[in-house]
Amino acid sequence: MKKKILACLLILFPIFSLGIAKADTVKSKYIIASDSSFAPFVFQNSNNEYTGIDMDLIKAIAKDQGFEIEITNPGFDAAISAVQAGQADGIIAGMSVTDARKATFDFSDSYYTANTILGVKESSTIASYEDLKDKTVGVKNGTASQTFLTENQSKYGYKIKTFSDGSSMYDSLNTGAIDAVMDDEPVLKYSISQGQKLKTPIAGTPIGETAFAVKKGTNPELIQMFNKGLANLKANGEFQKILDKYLASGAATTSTITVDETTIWGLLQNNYKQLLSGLGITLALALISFAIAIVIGIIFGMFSVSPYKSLRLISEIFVDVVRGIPLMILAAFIFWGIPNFIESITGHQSPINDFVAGTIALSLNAAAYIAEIVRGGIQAVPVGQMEASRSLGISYGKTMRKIILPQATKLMLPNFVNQFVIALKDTTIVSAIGLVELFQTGKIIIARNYQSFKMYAILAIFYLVIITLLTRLAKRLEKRIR
Ligand code: ASN
Repeated sequence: MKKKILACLLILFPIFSLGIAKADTVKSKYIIASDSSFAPFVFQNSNNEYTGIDMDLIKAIAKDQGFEIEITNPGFDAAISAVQAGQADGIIAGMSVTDARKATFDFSDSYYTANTILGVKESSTIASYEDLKDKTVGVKNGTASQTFLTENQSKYGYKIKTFSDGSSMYDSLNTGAIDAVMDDEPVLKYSISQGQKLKTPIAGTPIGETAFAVKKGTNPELIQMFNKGLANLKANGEFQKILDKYLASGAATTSTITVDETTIWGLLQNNYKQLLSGLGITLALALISFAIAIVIGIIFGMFSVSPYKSLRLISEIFVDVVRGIPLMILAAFIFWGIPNFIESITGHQSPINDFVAGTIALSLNAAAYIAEIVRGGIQAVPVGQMEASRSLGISYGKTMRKIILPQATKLMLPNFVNQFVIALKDTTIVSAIGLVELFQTGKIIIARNYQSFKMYAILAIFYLVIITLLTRLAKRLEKRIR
């Protein structure tokens, strides 16, 4: 009898403890970064919401454990960087637990196991790794599949092309720009089940367990809560329900299309809200950063024609440094690099908002060019005028204000308009840090419906219309000032 009671207690205890298993939250809200298109783990449905196993799982765990989350979907590579730079607290993105990653991440218990596998077009003759000689294989940057490809490259002699997101990679395969892709098996198999004309000629290779991760040594309570929540969901059957929702036959699809998205009209009808919000971000980025750039640019431009050598030198260094660094690197440096650096000194995470980082990068970049426009404009006014005015005893400042600048401004105006158009186009570059402006919005939509031709055409027209309207407006303004 005693033995029976003991056995009962032993069986009941874990179940009981699972039911009440909760860890303590520390932050009021946790930011979770994820991939942008990695169905069935994470993808956008036709209502423009991110769904998938990972999305449902993290939400269910947060609910079970009583913590708040905010999810961002910048893509796998950007999500990894976001966690490392402290922009996000954790990452859930079908992420494989590899030994290399254990050096920089702490992982939760595993919730899936995946292989990496080669995918080719249905019509392809590639049947083994040997057949890949001199062929190009696409892979997402920063993934375990990429590590596999790099390690085996010399053995099989293929070229590797890296992509920042799954949709552009699969698009490239469909258009024949690359010959094969390497991706997680469930993802490739899922896309085939969704009607993609692809096949997997070679058996997959294990790349490890799939788990949730935080930056090594940070947010330990988040891992604890994830593990407890996962155990609870496994015990109460909810985890299996989530898996079935996406993996069982007839499961939720990427294309539960309510509106036909194969036509331009359908695309606009279904996505206009998203596109307009992307356009809003693009305009805000361009206008705010250009306003700041004009102030900084004029200051450095004036420095560059100053009679003081030190000011000229400061201006020269500013222009040379900023102009010498590609905008994308500048944005990445501000968004990921600087917070990472600050953390390594202070030990505190100090993330910067992506919009702020994008604005700073665009402002600095445009300011360098505006400084040159200002210098060029002022220097185009004949020196004789300054000399004549000074010899009449008029001060440098007054001569500048009354004689030189009015003429120089007229010369500069067309260049300012030009620079503004460039600044607006440059906003697309800062989408690299995961900022969802107009271009990134379009890419996210394509990730869902693969309508790259029509969607990029829509984007091109959006930019064309906006830029034409704004340049018209600027030209009018220019005339008035003249
Ligand atoms: N399984 C991939 C990796 O861990 C993740 C992904 O592509 N989202 O590298």
